[in-house]
Amino acid sequence: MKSRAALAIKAGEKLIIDEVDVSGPKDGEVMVEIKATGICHTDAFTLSGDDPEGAFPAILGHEGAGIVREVGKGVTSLKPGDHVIPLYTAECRECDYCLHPKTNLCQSVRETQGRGVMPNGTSRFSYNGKPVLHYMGCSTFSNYTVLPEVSLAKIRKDAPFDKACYIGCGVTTGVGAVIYTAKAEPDCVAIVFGLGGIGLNVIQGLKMIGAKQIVGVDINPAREATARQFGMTHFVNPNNVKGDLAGYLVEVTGGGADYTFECIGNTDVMRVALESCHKGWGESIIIGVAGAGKEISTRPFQLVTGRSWRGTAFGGARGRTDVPSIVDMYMDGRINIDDLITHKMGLEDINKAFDLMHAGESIRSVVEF
Ligand code: NAD
Ligand code: DAO
Ligand code: ZN
Ligand code: ZN
Repeated sequence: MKSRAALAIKAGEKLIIDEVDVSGPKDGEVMVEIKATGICHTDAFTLSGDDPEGAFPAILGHEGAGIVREVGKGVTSLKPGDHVIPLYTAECRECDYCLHPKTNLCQSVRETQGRGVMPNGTSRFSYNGKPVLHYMGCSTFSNYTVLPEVSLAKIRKDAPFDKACYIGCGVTTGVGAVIYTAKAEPDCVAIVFGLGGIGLNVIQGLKMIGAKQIVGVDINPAREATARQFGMTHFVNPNNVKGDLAGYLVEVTGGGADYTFECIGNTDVMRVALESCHKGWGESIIIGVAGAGKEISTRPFQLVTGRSWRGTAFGGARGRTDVPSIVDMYMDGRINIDDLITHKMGLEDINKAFDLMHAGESIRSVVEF
């Protein structure tokens, strides 16, 4: 069948809006009509050419919500009409990783997903008769896409698509980093570096669990007002701090934070985030994805004296299990998605969403099909 899509033909170029061919779901696969998709920093990272796994031509997008239209043979957990959120971190519930209590990094489709193809090694997309690659197993910049059954979370039907799509990455990554990865306690002290589409969700996760002090750090002063609305108690602009930023933050937090979250992808900031943790127990969670070849460093004494570094993908969430709970949090009013969606547009304007992101003008842009 034909589907409208935004195609990434080459790194560094604008997306092309055109019709692509999508073939039906094979065994264990599901065809989804995408109703809305968010545009995340990671799409821009891949499009820029900095992503070592980025391969072209591809249909990008990994933050969507839609309706199941067709299921392949052997699919048992979904049927046409179900509402779903695509998962770039699958949950098969059978692999060694799914059966391990300490990780959400299901490996069932990891290898083929990384190569931009379905588990049988082929793509369901083509353009002018030539195959086009899938992206992060999702390709939500196409009105119709095909995913493995294990890469879809079934959600309640009353959740609006234009908000639920953000749960496919940004909301779950930020809120999940607090509740699933850090398992942060009420009354904790936290610092969040980077108050964009991810960091603001970390902030609202911290507020939800009852953190005592939430310090936000950003070089964009325009982010202060929104972050305060979402629960930030103190704002620090590094450009206004003279001298050592980590030392300043240790002072602001009365000895260092119980938890820090790096939501930028800057390895220098990652060091500050570790060194502004409390001696003895502070944990620094890395969420930001740094460019290819980047490395982090600190003096080993920082770790010897009880600070630790951890990373998180998709907020540590097990998608099929945890994503429906995050949708409930939104529908129950425990988290706010509406005020983070600053721009909405049709697919024909998707390149504007990237421009707004690069200019620091949007928190999240959403394309509705
Ligand atoms: P964003 O661009 O919306 O936000 C980044 C924020 O950091 C901006 O407000 C910017 O002003 C601020 N910033 C930039 N440099 C800074 C500095 N030196 N000091 C302080 N603030 C600075 O990006 P986002 O969508 O929130 O994504 C953040 C990162 O998270 C990206 O690297 C993205 O790829 C990554 N990410 C990771 C996961 C995961 O599962 N680990 C999921 C999604 C996104
Ligand atoms: O190797 O098993 C694995 C999973 C690697 C993918 C981890 C995703 C990291 C976050 C990327 C940004 C997502 C938008
Ligand atoms: Zn994302
Ligand atoms: Zn698995």
